[in-house]
Formats: sequence, C-alpha cells, structure tokens
Amino acid sequence: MQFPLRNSEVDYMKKIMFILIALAMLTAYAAAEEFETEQIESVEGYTVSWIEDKEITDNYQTRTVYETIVQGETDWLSKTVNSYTTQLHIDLNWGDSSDSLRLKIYSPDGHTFGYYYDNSDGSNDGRIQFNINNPDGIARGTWRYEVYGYDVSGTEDYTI
Ligand SMILES: [Ca+2]
Ligand SMILES: [Ca+2]
Ligand SMILES: [Ca+2]
Repeated sequence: MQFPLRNSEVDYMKKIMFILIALAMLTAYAAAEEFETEQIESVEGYTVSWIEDKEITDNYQTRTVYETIVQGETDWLSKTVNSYTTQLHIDLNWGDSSDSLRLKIYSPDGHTFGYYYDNSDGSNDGRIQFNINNPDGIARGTWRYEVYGYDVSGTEDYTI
C-alpha cells in the first residue's frame, strides 16, 4: 500500500475500522450481559436457590440466632462452616410482612450475595429463605450475615 492512498483503499480501511468497532462493541455488550447474569444467579461456582415452601425448613438443621432490629440498624451475625458441605441454608424470618429487612451474605472466600429483600424469594411473607450451593464445596470459615432494618416500625424480632 502506497501513500497517498487511493479513494478505494481509504473506503476499504474505513469499512475495516467500522467492522472492528462494531465487533468491540458487541464483545463489550456480551461481557456485560454475562457479568450481570453471574451477579444474580451464580458467583464462581456458587448458585443461589430460593425456597418458597415454608415446610421445607424442617429438613434443615441450622443454628438459629434470635435478634431484634429497629429502623436503620445493622446486625452482624455469622455461621462457621468447619467441614465439607455443598450447601449453606439461610433462613431470615421476622414473620411480619409490614416490616422490611434486608440481607447480604459475605463468604469466607470473598464473595457477596445480595442485597436480598423479602420479595427476592418471590413471596412477601416476612421471611427470606434460600440455599447457597457450590458443587465443589462452599468455602470453609466464617460466613457473615448482614441484616439491616430497611423499613421497620418499632422493634422487629427475628431468627436467622
Ligand atoms: Ca440488633
Ligand atoms: Ca418478628
Ligand atoms: Ca419472602
């Protein structure tokens, strides 16, 4: 290719540039889509599955902590996972759908899940119940639960 370029060569390069830019935009869009999906459905091997049926909770043996919360208060609770397991069951239950609590989970290996609200599980029932699953085993160590009084009148009591 010699300079100055002929018009046909300039047109050709413009077309190539246009295609490259279009490809770059498409790739960025695809990457953004994937990232967004992963934030909701899974994080590096972890998936969240919602539990809507209240009866199923009887099948889980989890340590239950009783706490109270007021508007704007944050409670930090934790659960220690010592042995290999592929599932962590989480059940925040305040039993009063007129009050609204918010939940976020921090894994020992640096992942976060949430924020979750009452209706995140598809049911506005004063309870947020789900499992965090990882077929390779969930991280061992201290899982931290951040419970926030999002819209609470008076004092709300709950278990988790
Ligand atoms: Ca409290
Ligand atoms: Ca309550
Ligand atoms: Ca709920």
